[in-house]
Amino acid sequence: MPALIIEAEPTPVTIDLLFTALVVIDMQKDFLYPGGYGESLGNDVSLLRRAIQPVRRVLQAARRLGLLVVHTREGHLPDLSDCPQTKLLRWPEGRRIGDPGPMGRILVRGEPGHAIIDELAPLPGETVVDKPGKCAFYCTDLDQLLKRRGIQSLLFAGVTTDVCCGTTISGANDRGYNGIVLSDCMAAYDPRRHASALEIIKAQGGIFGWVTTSENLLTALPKS
Ligand code: C5J
Repeated sequence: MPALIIEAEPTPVTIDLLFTALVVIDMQKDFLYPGGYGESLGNDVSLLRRAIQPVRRVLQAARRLGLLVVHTREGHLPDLSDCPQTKLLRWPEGRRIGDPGPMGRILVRGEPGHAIIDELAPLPGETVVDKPGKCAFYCTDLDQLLKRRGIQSLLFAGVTTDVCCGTTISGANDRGYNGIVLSDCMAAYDPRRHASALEIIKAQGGIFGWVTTSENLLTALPKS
């Protein structure tokens, strides 16, 4: 497959599809459905839904072209031994990680709320990285997994733009990957924070990476 040029900010970006992966960050019921972690923090979870259809389209294209697809999930062990006290004690009892909710224990691995949303469920055999933190490189084997396959460029989608996406894009930059953010495939609980996070990524000549849209990506991809 030849190299592709994608329209992006602050400059067009060239990728080689053989060495490119799609990383879909934390599209979990706990963040997108009512009754989960996102709502327990006082957020309007409906604000994240705008990303679902664009991510679906990009996932379909990535699967058709045989790209490596990585889904991440934020969550903790049932005994919460991997959850720092600072994260655990931040909210009042009853709304904390590990507390019971309508989708099981909040942000705990294996509970219904921890799963990827039905609309974007991973296909059998797709890589799912479970992470205890915000950055997908923290306490996971994501870097080794990507380096083993020679991956150089990462297409980023998911939630939330200013939290887990932002930290993961920064982590990818430190580890030598070209990070390309699909802005309409990402969302935050506040549209201003979404816009600010994107601004930071592409500022200073693309200090953390590039920002583009699913449409620009799909236009650049081979059609068959
Ligand atoms: C948060 C995330 N918001 N996936 N996680 O804590 O952005």
